[in-house]
Amino acid sequence: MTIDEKSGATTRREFMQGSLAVAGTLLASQLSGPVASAEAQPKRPNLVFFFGEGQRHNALSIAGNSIVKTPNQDRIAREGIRFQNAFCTNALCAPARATALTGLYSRSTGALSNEHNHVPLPSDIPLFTDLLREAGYEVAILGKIHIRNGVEERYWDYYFGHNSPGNDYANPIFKEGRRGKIGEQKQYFNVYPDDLTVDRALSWLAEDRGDKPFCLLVWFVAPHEPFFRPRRHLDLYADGVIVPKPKTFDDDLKGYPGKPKSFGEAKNKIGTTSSHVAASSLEGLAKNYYAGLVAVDENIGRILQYLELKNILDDTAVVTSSDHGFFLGEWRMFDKRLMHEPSIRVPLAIRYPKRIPSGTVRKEMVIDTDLAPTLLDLAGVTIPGHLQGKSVLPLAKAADPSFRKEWYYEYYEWPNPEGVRPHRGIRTDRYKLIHYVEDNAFELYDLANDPEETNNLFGQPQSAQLQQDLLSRLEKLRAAIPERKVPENLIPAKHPERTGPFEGV
Ligand SMILES: [Ca+2]
Repeated sequence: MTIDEKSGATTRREFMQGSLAVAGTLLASQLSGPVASAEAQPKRPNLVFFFGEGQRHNALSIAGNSIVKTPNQDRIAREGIRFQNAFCTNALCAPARATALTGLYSRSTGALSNEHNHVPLPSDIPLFTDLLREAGYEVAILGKIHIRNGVEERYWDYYFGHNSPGNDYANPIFKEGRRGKIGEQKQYFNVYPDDLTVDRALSWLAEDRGDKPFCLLVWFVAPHEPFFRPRRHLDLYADGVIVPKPKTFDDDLKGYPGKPKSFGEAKNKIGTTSSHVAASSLEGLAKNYYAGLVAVDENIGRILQYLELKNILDDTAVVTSSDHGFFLGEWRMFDKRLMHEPSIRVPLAIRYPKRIPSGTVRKEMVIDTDLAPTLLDLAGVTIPGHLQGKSVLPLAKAADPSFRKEWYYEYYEWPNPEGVRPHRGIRTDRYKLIHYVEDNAFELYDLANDPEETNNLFGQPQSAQLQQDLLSRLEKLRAAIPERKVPENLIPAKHPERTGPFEGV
C-alpha cells in the first residue's frame, strides 16, 4: 500500500515513509514465522490497559475534582505515576483509538475520522498487541473498540467488542471472538455495557493460560452520549450538588469575543444543538457524565480486586487513560474535537511497582502516541523505530524537562453535525497556536498567563514574531509525520463548503 506519493517530499519525510513501510514488512515476516517462546524470555509482566471514553483530565478525585469520586483510578495513580500534562493528538473516538493501538498519528494511520467507515486501518501497520503476541503474550480487547475495519481483522485470543460510538446502554450489542475468529453480532438485554464488558474480562482472566503473560485491554463506553447511567446510580448527585458554570459559558451570548468564525460556529453547544438533545442542560449533562464515570471507576476496581485476590497485582502493569477529553460547558460546549484544553487533556496513570515508585507525579507533556511504546516497554519488547511516540517510563526514574518541547495536533472530520471544522495546531509547554485550514483562521494563546484560553493573541502586533515562529514550527512538525494517503473513493461525502477533499488539511 502506498503512503503519500504526490508531494515533493523532504528527505526526512521519505525516510520516515520508508521506515513505516519496512515496519509493515517486518510485521508480515514476523507473523509468518514461529511465535517467540515465552519460556525463553525473562518473566514479563501482565498488562492491563483501561481506556476511558472522553474522560477529562480532571474528572478524577485525585486531580481535585469536587464532584466525581474515583477511588480506584486514584489508587493506580497514587501507587504509581500520574501525568498532569497528558494529551491526545486528535480528539475524536476512532482516530484516537487507532493512535493508541499503533503509536502513530492519524496522519500516518489514515484513520482520520469517525466517518471513514470503509477505510481500513492499513494491515501493514502493526498494533502494539500484535507485537506483544509475537513475544508470547495472550491478547484480549473488550468494550468500545470503535475502529471500524481494522481491529476485528487482527488476531485476538479473546475479543468482546463493539464499534458503535455509544452502543445501547440498556440492551447493548457486542461481537465475541476467540483465537482469531470473531462471531456474529449479538444483543444482550437489561445490562449496562461496561458491566457486561468487565464480567467477560474477569471470566477471561480466570482461564488457564499456563505461564503465558496476558495483555488485557478494557475500553469503556460510558460516559459517551447519550450519557445513560447504570440503574444503580440513578439518584447520584440528586441533591445538593452544584455544577460549576465555567467562566466562558456565556461567551456564546457575547458572540465569542476574540475567537474566529470557525470556533464560534461550532454546533456542539449545550442546550441549542437539536441533534444532541441529551446535552440540553449543563447540570443534567455534567451529573450524567460523572455518574457514568463512577461506574467506570467501579469496574476498574473489580479488575484490580481480582488481580489482588489472585496475588498478581504487582506482577501486572496497569495503565489508565482516555481517548480524549470533554467540554463541560466551557464556551457552552460539550463534546470534544477542538484543540482547546478541556478537549485535548486526558488522564494518564500507570501502576507497576517493579519499575515505578509510588506517588510519582510528572509535569512533562506526554501524548497518546506514547501509549503503544510505553506498553511495549513495560513488556520488555523492543519498540519498533517507526513509532512516533516514545516510552514515558524513563520519567518514572527522574523528571526530564527536555522530554518533549512541543507537539502536533490534528483534526480532520468534516462535515459533521457538531460543526467543528478541520484544524491543526502546535502546543508547547507555554503556547498554543490553532490553524483552521479552510478559512485560514487562527487562535494563539499564552497558556502560562491565560490557561483558560480567553485572550486570542493572533494578529496582535506584540505577537507577530511569536506567531511566525510557531507557524514555522507547526509546519516542521507536520512535515515530519508521514502521510497515509486515503483513497479518493473512500473519502466521506464532500461538504458543499469544502474546496476539495482534504485539500489543505
Ligand atoms: Ca470518544
